[in-house]
Amino acid sequence: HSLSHVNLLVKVEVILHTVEGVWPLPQSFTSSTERYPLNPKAFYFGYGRQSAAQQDCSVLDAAFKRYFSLIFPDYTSDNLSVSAGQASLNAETVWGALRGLETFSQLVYQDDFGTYFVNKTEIDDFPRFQFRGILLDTSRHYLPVQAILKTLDAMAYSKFNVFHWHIVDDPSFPYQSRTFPDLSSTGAFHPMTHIYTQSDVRRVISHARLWGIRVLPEFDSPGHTQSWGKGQSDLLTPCYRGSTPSGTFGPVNPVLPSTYQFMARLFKEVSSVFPDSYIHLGGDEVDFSCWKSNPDVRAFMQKMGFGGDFTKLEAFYMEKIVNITSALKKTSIVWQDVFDYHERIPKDTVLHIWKGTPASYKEELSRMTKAGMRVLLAAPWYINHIAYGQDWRNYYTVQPLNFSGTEEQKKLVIGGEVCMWGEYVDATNLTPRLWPRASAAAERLWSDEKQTSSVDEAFPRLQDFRCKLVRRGIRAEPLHVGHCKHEYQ
Ligand code: CP6
Repeated sequence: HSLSHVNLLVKVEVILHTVEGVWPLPQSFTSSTERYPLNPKAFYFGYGRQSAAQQDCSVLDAAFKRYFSLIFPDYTSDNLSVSAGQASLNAETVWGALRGLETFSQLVYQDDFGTYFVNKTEIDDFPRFQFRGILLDTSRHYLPVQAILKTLDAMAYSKFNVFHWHIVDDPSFPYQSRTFPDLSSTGAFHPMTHIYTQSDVRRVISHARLWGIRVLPEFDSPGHTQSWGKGQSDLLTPCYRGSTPSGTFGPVNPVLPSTYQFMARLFKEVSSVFPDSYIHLGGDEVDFSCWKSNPDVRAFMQKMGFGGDFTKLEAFYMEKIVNITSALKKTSIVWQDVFDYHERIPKDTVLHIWKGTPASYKEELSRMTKAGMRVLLAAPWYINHIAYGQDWRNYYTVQPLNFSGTEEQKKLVIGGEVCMWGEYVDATNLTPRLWPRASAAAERLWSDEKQTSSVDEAFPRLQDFRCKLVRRGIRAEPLHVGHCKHEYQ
């Protein structure tokens, strides 16, 4: 009995020292138990002679430094092994090379004497989806810049490539705008300590870039804008009780020309601060009751011939905002509500699916791609929701392309996103709530679906990957009973 137990342990270890120990699983590979020792003293990363990228490619030079420490975590002095030979990594882009370095770093392991090894391996890899995102919400709770930077590191370990920064919302406006500084000085939780200055934002963007991660800013409107109203008068709609203003405010006021002048200036700034070609405009969960109560809004509805249909008013507003950002040469992403209400948005707009049960979001995927729109799937990956047990299994078994539609329709699914809404999350619990559960979605977005169809086969691999995260200083929570060779310090 005990002998078979030992065998089992040895077998598991051997598997995880091959490509099976890489998370997310590469697309195609051959591996062997033949292993080579690595000597940190003699180990170096270099550029191939044929490589277009050469020394002074800042992204790769920085990556070589980071991955050296990640590969040899406790390298101090002497190591007895002697090694020769080399491994080669070919990529079409610098960003692809970064992913390859991550893969290589996960292949290196130590034996019980501390010697580093890598097994003989050949890998051909590429992502299944081009958009693999994580949403962080810095309005419900402020996240210190350090917490964001640390999350970006961990994102790269799972090969995520988009940081969707839901930077402002009802509770607070932490973005310090150059053009409208009052937005954060009155709308942030604290005007000095709970804001993101221009230099904070630049740090986040440049750190993300070094890890091959794009930063997608979201300035959600016309709903979810209570905090904007504090620093910008006449922006929000005054709500009425009967014929008098009640003193409360609703969504952005869509009837005033000053609203669009403000938005044009704000988005002009945002497009220059955030270099990504995409911008997220929100457009979700607009509460019509305040608009309905306001006599000016009702008069405008009359004039425009919208009747009593307030979705037409939202459509009118969103169309204007999308046109502002199109003129700034940005592609818009909007929450699915915008499609639910109308079809007057440019064909290149991406729809972000956040609502529904597994049955209903498949229907949405079908309906929206049928209309020729590109879509991004978030609904099944609300990672802020927690439950007792192994809920990562639900994130793992999502089948983003299992909806009724043609091959052309399936190509319109550009990827998916893990959402960490911030009502109950700040820097104290962000990391263990994200990892390794987000990594389950990461494998769904990167790897081949057939090769990763078994959750039970994924389990020991994800446990092993979680230990790798812990070894790298990420407080990733355990999946179930077990231990890591190197526990969190
Ligand atoms: N904030 C914003 C939120 C949510 C959305 N937008 C949200 C709503 C319902 C659930 C989770 C998140 N907190 N701005 C919807 C996209 Cl279940």
